[in-house]
Amino acid sequence: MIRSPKTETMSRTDLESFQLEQLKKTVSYVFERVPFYKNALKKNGVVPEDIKTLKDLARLPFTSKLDFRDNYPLGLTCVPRDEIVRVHSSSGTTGKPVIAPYTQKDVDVWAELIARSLACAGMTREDVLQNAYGYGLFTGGLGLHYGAERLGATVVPASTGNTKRQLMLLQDLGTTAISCTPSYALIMHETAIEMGIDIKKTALRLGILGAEPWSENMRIDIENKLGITALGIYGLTEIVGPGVAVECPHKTGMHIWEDNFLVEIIDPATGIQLPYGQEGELVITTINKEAQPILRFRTKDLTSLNIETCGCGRTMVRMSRITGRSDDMIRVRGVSVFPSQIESVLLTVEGIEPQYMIVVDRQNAFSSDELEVWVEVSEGIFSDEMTKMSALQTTLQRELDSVLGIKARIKLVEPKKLARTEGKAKRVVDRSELPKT
Ligand code: DLL
Repeated sequence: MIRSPKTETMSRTDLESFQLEQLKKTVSYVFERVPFYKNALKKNGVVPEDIKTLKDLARLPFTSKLDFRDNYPLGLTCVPRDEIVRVHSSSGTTGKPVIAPYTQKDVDVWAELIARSLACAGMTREDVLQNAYGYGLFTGGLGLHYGAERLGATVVPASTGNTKRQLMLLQDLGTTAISCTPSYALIMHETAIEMGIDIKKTALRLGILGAEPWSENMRIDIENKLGITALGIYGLTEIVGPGVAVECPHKTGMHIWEDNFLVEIIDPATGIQLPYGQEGELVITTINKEAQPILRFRTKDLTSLNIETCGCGRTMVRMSRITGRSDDMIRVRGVSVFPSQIESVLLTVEGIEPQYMIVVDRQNAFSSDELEVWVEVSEGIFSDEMTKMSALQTTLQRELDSVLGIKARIKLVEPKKLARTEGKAKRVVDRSELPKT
């Protein structure tokens, strides 16, 4: 269902004139209120009055994660402390976390965007959403929660973890939709089998999955195992959290809510804008935020944009599945690969579970002569004779070589041997972090 038909199916001309007005307002607003932006704009030789068309977006300075760190915790904020009603934060595994403050209007707009996203994915007030994104500082839990309530659906605020209880609630409450990371959807499936539950026989029909990269083959695997339609939802802490973009059941990319976010694709090396259809780094400018609007945020996420109207009738641009983050790229003898490409190949081979780990030597700046991939084999195969195991190893090596052009050392491990994470999966590990065996 289209929740806001006037907005979601707006003509491009109307949308672009709306965006221009919002962009002008945003640039003046941050110029007046945030010294960081005033300096950055001045450095680029731009004053707010220079914004005359949407093309002028390219004249604005980029903002990066580093700028958030340098201005930690609230140096990029535009409003006094008493107007902030909530803060969220990124996990900050690599230094100070990003702080995301919201005014009352920001949390209202966010809830509406999530409600719109859930409706776009096919949810209605008849649905029971089990929200298994983490509640707390992470934007996934509360973000999905308030959006689903706004839609009028029933929310089960399960958060991550305690998978057995989740499965009990899922059955007893007649959960129809689940929101979680794709990897957690698989953990639920695995645990259900252990408990003798067939998820396919429950009322579950829809997964709203995101917060980590996943391949198309992973989607197929999840859909088959859980008997659901699995759709992607995208967002990031710096911008708002989830609700920047979402897939509709046509599965032709994630619709970006362009009345709130201006998007560009740039060449990550040069910063130059690329045309629709070409893959590069996604850059987002918020045009409807009060507490912390952001100009040209470099997401590091690699994707491409598709401007064609979708079969669902929505006119806003769509982003393709994220192939990886520019900082996740691994180079093997000069060939660049992303974990999701490796995942995609692994999942085409029979006898393999969608659980893997890529081992790199970080000292060597992610560049190595040989790649090592640890992958779980299915129950049954592991107990078989060695010949089958080595045949499987050879097949995996051959597939990775023929599809991606990389030579990989494959280590087959017992089912359920690799560590599971209930939030975002960790696919790439440094050799020094490996468990001692
Ligand atoms: O992961 C927000 C979120 C919560 C999105 C719940 C979707 C669902 P961060 O922790 O700041 O925020 O991480 C943002 O996660 O730059 C992407 O690299 C990745 N990511 C998010 N959604 C997707 C997706 C949340 N659908 C980072 N596909 C982003 C692939 C995704 N990667």
